[in-house]
Amino acid sequence: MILQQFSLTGKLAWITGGTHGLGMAMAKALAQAGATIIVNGNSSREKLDQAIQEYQAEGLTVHGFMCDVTNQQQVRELVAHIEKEIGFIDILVNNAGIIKRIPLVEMDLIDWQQVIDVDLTAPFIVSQTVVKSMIERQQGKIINICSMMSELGRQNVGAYAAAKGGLKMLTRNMATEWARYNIQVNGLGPGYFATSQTAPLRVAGNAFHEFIVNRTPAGKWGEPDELGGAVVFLASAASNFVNGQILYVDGGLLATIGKPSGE
Ligand code: GCO
Ligand code: CA
Repeated sequence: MILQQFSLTGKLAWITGGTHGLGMAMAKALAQAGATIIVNGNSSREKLDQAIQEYQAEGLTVHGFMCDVTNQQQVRELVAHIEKEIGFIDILVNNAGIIKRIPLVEMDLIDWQQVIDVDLTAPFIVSQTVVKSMIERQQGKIINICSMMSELGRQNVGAYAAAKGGLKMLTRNMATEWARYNIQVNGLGPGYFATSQTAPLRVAGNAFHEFIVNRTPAGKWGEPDELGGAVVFLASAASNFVNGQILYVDGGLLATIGKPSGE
């Protein structure tokens, strides 16, 4: 029964961040497929508690922890706690990410380093910590949340593009080193989705909003629940021979050079 391959019953999934936006949408999809969910807050306990309430309002039970995923000591302590109190992590989604829209020539080093830290180094730290038990258990799924900026530049998001481009190659190297242990490591690259992170870009009448609608063959911004199927696929047995791939869910954006507006 092919659909059984997509079941996540009995699986434990940590979606880093996961308190809003695409991370929450992906966590809900994984939960609906049967997984037990872990999410983590970083700066605000209040935001974490609000997220847990939102999940519970949909009948989904999630475990929420405070953890700065750029802090190796905190990550190691949290993973040890999870493995002792809840279980081994079967599915890791490296979703937590930030973006700073600043022209490179103006960008302070501290801002550059913070973007690289969260968007590229944290996936290394968390994956290296979690993969140890995956190797011992000879099974695991790691999904790195990439971006259109894993493939394309865009003005003013240079640090983010460098991090997301690096995350694409880190995904391939993780697959290279860990596929032999029956661990599948892949990337998931959302196109332009309607979230709080892109809200500044979606102001009605805003040139960028019209640009994206025209640049995307599907002619629209993605909706968060349109990412669920792809993340369940990459988290499930249905993708057991898929490794080192970046699955782009972008309405066709990367497939085309675009077209003159109005055509
Ligand atoms: C931007 C957007 C993008 C999207 C996403 C595209 O400023 O261009 O925020 O970065 O969020 O990463 O895949
Ligand atoms: Ca289990």
